[in-house]
Amino acid sequence: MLNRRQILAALGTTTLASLAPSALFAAGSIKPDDASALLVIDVQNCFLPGGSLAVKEGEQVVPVINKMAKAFSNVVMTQDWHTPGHVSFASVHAGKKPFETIDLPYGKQVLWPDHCVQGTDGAALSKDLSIPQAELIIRKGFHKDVDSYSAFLEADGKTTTGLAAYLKSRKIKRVFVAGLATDFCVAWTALDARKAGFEVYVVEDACRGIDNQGSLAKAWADMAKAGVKRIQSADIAVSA
Ligand code: VGL
Ligand code: ZN
Repeated sequence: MLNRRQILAALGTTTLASLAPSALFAAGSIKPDDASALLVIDVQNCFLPGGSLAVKEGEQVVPVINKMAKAFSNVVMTQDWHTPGHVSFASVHAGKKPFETIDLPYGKQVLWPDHCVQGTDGAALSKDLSIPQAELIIRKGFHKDVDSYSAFLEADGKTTTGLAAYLKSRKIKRVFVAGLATDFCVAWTALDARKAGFEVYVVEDACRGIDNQGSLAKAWADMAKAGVKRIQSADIAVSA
């Protein structure tokens, strides 16, 4: 008889991922290798309790990410890194409030409270992150007139951050995405990683969402459709 792992291998996990996202992998069955990278998205003070765009339970991702990171030899972190008066800030659009949307030349833009302004304490990575081997920090959203949720491509859909080329030159094939927020920077990063040809896992319990007007459910649906694998941190083998 085939065991569970052989059945999964035979069927291919991509098809199954869209059918049964939560119960796919046996505990500890995913072993990151040298062709795997963990992408830690925007674990910054502004998105944590007390921050200007605090994500509910955002602080809970930190110990999960710290533990999981021990399984990775390659870790890249991102930092949302906006200019003062950034186009994504509601405060620069007369009569507009945070969480409303406007139309910009590149498409619809959700407006946010001022957050992650370059060089401020709010833009700093959480001091509780403990990932000494992290090899690269990608800053994004630093063009005043263009937002960038994704770690790969700005919201204009064409300006690259250089991350795909970096990962490819390091021979990375698989990326694991964790951090804040599930429905914005995590999801956009995961979707762009698929478009760039990577195998992509999003670690659900290592993320928290903002959930503005159904954005969280939509993000998971978009990711499933794109072949992103939805996993839990316990699915990843971390040796003691
Ligand atoms: C983010 C909204 C605005 C995120 C960044 O990190 O998900 N969300 N800027
Ligand atoms: Zn931002």
